[in-house]
Order: sequence, then C-alpha cells, then structure tokens
Amino acid sequence: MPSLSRDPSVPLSSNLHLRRWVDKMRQLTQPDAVHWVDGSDEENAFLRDQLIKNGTLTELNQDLWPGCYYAKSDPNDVARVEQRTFICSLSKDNAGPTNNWVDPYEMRRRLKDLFSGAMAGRTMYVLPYCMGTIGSPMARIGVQLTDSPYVVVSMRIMARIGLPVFREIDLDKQRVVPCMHTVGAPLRQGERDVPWPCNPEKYIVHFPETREIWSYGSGYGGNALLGKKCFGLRIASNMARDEGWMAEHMLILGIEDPHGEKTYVAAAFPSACGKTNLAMLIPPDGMTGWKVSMVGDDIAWIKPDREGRLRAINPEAGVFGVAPGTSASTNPVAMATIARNTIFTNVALTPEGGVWWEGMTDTPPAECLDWQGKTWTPASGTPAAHPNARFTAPASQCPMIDADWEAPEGVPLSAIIFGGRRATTMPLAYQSFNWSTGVYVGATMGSETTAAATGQVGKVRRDPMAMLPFCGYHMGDYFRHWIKMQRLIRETPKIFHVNWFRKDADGKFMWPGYRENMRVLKWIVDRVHGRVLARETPIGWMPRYSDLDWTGLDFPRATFDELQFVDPQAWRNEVMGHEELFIALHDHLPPEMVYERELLICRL
Ligand code: TSX
Ligand code: MN
Repeated sequence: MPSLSRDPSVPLSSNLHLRRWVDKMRQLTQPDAVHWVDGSDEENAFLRDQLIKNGTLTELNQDLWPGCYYAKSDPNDVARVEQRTFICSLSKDNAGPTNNWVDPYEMRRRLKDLFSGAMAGRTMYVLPYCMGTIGSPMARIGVQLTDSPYVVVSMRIMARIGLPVFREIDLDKQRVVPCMHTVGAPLRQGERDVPWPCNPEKYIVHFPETREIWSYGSGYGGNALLGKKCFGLRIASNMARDEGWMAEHMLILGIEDPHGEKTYVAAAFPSACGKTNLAMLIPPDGMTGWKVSMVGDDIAWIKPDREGRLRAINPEAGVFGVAPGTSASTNPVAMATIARNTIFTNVALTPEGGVWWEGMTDTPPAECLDWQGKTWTPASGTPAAHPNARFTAPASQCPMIDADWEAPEGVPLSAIIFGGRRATTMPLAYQSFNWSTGVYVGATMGSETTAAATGQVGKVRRDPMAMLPFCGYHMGDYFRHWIKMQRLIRETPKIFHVNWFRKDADGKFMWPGYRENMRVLKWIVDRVHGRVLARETPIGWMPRYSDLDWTGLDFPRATFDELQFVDPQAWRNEVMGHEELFIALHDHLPPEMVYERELLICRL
C-alpha cells in the first residue's frame, strides 16, 4: 500500500498570508487533518489508493487502460449547476441580468454557516495550482482548499499543481486567488464515508471584487475543479477586463500550410457543437501538407504583446471532455489522448475492466455496468453512460499537441471563429467586415436547442461568445470590453462565423463536417494572409465555390450554393431575434452593438 514519506501537515509555503488563511479556514471547517499538496507521484499514488479503498475510484484493467481509473458520481451530482452559480459583486448591476446575484454580505453569512464544520471527519487539502505554465507572465495562481481527494487527483491533470506553485507563491509576485471547496458532507465520529460524498444543496459562488471562489456541495467537474470555469473564465474575465486582456471560452489551434507557415486561430462554440473534435481535427487525406495542432480545447487567455499582437495561452493542462459520442471515427485523436493516465467519470464499465459509452463503438457491449453501477444490456432502454460522462486526461498526451502549447508568451492569434448549431439561416462560413461587426457576430451567436435539453426543437438560444454561463460580470460590459480591446491591438485578428449544422429541406445535414471542416479552416487561413478574394454579401465576406479546396471530396456546386445561401427573409427574422438579448442588456449595451444592428438591417 502506498504511503507518504513525509508529514503532509507540515506547511509547504512560507507565505504568511497563505498560512494564516489556511489556519482560519481550518478553524471554520474543522477538518481532522490538513494536507499540503506537493503534487508528487508518491502523493498521487497515496491519494488514489485512498480513493480506491473508499470506493470512489475503481482501477481499470491496466493492460487495456494503463494508468486509468473510473469513478461514478452520486446521481444528484452529474453536471454544472447554473441555477446555483452566483456572481456576488458589490452591486447587482455589475453582475447583470444573465447572472444570479446575491448581496455579498448576505452570501458571506450563508457561506460561513454552510462551511462551518463542513470538513469534519475529512482531510483538508491545500492545493496550489497555476493556470498557464509556471513562470509565464500570463499565468495566474490559485490555492484551493478542498476536502475532496478526487478533486486533488483531477486537478493534478487539469492544472500545474504542487511544490513549484508554492515556490511561485513564496516569491510573492502576484496575488493568489483563494478558492474554498467542500463537498458539504461532514462525517460524524466513526461514520463511514460514501463513494461520492456531496450535498443536495449546492452553491458555486464568485466574489469578483475580492477575486474569491467558494464552492459548496458538489464534487463534479466545473463545480469542483475550481481552476477551470470558476477561475479560468468567471474570475479571469474580471481580471482581464481590469488589466486589458481577454479570458475566453475558446479552443486554440495551429494550422500549418504545405510551406510550413503556421497560423493560429481561436474558436468559440456553445455546447454540443463538437469543440473538442475541432480542437483535434485531422485534415482529410486529399489535403496533403496541411497539419493541425492543438494548443487548447476549452479556454483561451488572450493578451496583446508589446508589439500590439494578440497572443493566446491555454491556461489548462488537461482535457475534461464529454465522453459520449467520442470514438475512433469521430475523434481518433481524443481516443489516443485518453488511452492512458485518464480518469473516467460516469461512463459504463465493461466486464473486462474497460470503459464504454454511447457512440464509442458501433456495437454496444452485450452487458456492462451502467454509470450507476447497475447491470446494463442494449435492451435496457436507458443510456449506459451518463450523457455528461467525462474523461480527464493530460493534454500533453494529445498526439497533435502544438510544439508551443506551453510557450510562456503564448501563440500569436490571427483569427477568431464563432459558431453555433443552426439548422437554418446561418451559412457554412462567412467573414465579418471588421472588428466591430465581428464583435456583433459573437455577441449575437447562438445554437438551436436539442430536444433532449428543452423539449423544444428549433429555438435559437443566444450564447454570446459561448460565455453566457461563464462571464463573471455584466454581459453588456463584456461586449464593451471586446470593442475597447481594438485600441490595444495593432492588427486585429480576422473574425469568422461557421455553422457545420445547416440542414436541407429534407432535414439532412448539408455539410459532412468533421475532417472536412479543414476546407473551411484553409479558407480562413487564406483570408488571413490575403491569398483569396471573397464575395461581399449583406452579412459579410463569403467564399465562392472555387475558393474552397475540394480535393478528395465530391461536393456539388448546387449544394454549396444552398449551404451558403443568405435568405433575406430568414435574416430579417434573425436580426429580430438579436433584439431579445439586447433588450435584456440595454442599459449596459455599447452603442456599437446598436449601430451594427442598424447597419446590418440596412444592408439586408
Ligand atoms: O463534432 C462535430 N463536428 C466538428 C468536428 C470537427 N459534430 C458532432 C457534434 C456533436 C458534438 C458534427 N456533427 C459535425 C462536426 O463538424 N457535423 C455534424 C453533423 C453531421 C452528422 C453526421 C454526418 C454528417 C454531419 N454523417 C454523414 O454525413 C454520413
Ligand atoms: Mn467549455
């Protein structure tokens, strides 16, 4: 049995602020022990062993899945809880109408009650983490106090953690974001733990002014791995606004042309658009010489450098991806990334000690254990894996990881792509005329709701820059920040909108998607470098049929014309739809958004 060769209660930092805060929080939450996380292999093995003993983790068949483990959560703790997510700014007005707000004094009172004695019977881990490579001028540091060892082993994959981060903290060069986390399930003397402790009452709370995060009651994903959505987007978006940079819900990829010239682009999509698939795209066989590399699949921190060029880093170190739908045919790169050293949560367990999920193989296993541990067969009529089942894997294992993905200065950004899942109206691809029209495109983007999510098909849900659940302040002020960024940039990245999901009159997808999206990416790169002219339309510049590389794909010109058709009537309705969101944000909406809307109407 792995044990520790050191006493984990000995503080690993000499920073007095940190040590006083840890002490204060220990007194508040009353854990049985305090464990300073060093991030070592020895410690990881020790925590894993403990999680296995507690039934939280199951070791997978190590011949099939080396270094891989499996967890199943409580059925009431399977996803982010947006109704329980709060932006507690001093003024309600600063949180805006798209965030939940509670008065910060009132919320602090509530949290103090909730956290009081919440860690009894458990160990409080002092988990230092760095978003971005350690030492990078764009990196930011947090310390999460948590009573979940599952969180510690997961954060070890998703961020840089442990001793090197304490060393940074001791240099005292930047403020650290304090993150409190408890699963909210204290144990009485001698009480046995459950495999997935959590609390039916949940709170995901952000204090933007003091840059604090308090998370109560959940052990799952974005609720508990506080570096990701809570810090990486909600708190970071506040820092970014104040400091002149951008914290965005975007993948970053490198596109290398046959001459070896590399162009980096970032892309924002709402959920269920296949963002991870795009981040790991393999160009189709016909497009020889083109290569794609992944810098990040979820979050981009973007900042102008001294020359006024935008540079982007991926603040994360891992991929926390949705498992269902991932397969050797939809995303072979993801399958390779998660083949080892991966934690699977809420997938199904096969009799061989492997994992399975809907869409992983054409034929399901004859029998397995579903995500709740019940015997499952293809006749069960329920999904074997939870639809939000996840893998947590080191990004470094991605076979197409970019050579500069950890570059401290980031990679230079030449284009920003917005997208959504739209059955009608939105063409395959178009380019915005300029930065301001591009910001309008991002601000008004949206996706059609799937029946599973709402019971209502075909209604567009607006999700500006895919940031609706992740912007830590007023969405109108966020648009203003985007507009203002232009002044800090010498040459703004070109802005595009794509839609892989347009359907024909028979309800069939018109575009094959997946690898074939490379043809659109190539057009984007060609536009960035001024290698191709475009057709001007009321909504922007669009590729002509001959502007796309069709090598190896038989795609009729007539289908392309239908796919790219800008229907004036549909677009007039579309612009009416933009109004709804803008009305909600009107008192903070930058005038540019109103002008852009008027101009679009005129052009139509
Ligand atoms: O991820 C997807 N991408 C991006 C890939 C880089 N998906 C899956 C979305 C759910 C997460 C897609 N689905 C894409 C896509 O480009 N396109 C579609 C729609 C589609 C589905 C099936 C087919 C074609 C398009 N099948 C055939 O044409 C045979
Ligand atoms: Mn995301």
